[in-house]
Amino acid sequence: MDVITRPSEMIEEYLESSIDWSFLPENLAEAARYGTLGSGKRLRPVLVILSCEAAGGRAEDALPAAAALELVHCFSLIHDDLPALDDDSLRRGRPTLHVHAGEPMAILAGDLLLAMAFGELTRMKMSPKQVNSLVDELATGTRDMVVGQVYDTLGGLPAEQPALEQLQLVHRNKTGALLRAACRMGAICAGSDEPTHQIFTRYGETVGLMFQVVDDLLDVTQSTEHVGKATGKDSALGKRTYPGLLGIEGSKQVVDQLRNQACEALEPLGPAGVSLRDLCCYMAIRTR
Ligand code: GRG
Repeated sequence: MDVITRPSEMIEEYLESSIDWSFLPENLAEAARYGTLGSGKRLRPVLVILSCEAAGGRAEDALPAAAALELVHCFSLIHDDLPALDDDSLRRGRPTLHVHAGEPMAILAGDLLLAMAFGELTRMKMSPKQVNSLVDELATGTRDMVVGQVYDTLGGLPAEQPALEQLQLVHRNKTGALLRAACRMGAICAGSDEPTHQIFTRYGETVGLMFQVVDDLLDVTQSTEHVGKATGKDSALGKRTYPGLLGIEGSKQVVDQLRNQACEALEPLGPAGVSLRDLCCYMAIRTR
């Protein structure tokens, strides 16, 4: 898809060539690169780059921040796939890292990527105040992702909450937090003011929730081969999901509503918001 191609090629090139993997022992470098490079959709770094541009900044200036976010995402996938968590053997169409390199190496490579992510932020050529804000965003997004994962796998949700609100809380944290951080980090890279920042917060939160509702739908409507990771797992594990609560049609309606809300959030940006609107529309209809 056009709106994704340019920024995702930029991030692919940056991850491959601008990150210094050479100081690592060969086995760790191989595992870290395996877990990072390859066929990910790169939606989070694409959101950083397009948000930066929509807020008036340059894509090149956002690349270390975009890479930092993708490194955190890759760390989360590696750890999420481990036998102690989701116990998956297929990711991005190939064996998960612990299948490829063993469980100890997968744990350590995930740890490494998380540390390297924050190191990337020191490469941002901007004021200490902006770098500080980026560190805060990345740390908050990562923290909330872990909170969401605990809710999803170990419990702890407020018991009095209705089922749909509990599910929203899981999704907003587990998946939404990093997508929200992506949009806000892009706006920070562009040096945006507070009112502009709010636009990206609203858009990021809405797109973040929509992304996971779509993911729930893909889990019940697509094959493992097509998506490149195990599908049909949520219901097999008895997990609460949007299709489980609202059915497939009801969930598709929620996706439509969230897509419209995200597009509305962009209206104050005028033509500058077109790429983010196109990306949101793509994310609503993606099939993998
Ligand atoms: C163990 C400290 C510690 C933290 C780990 C595992 C974890 C915390 C969080 C997991 C969060 C998680 C994996 C959420 C699922 C989000 C999701 C649907 C990911 C798939 O994203 P895509 O489709 O993947 O963008 P690609 O492969 O395209 O990058």
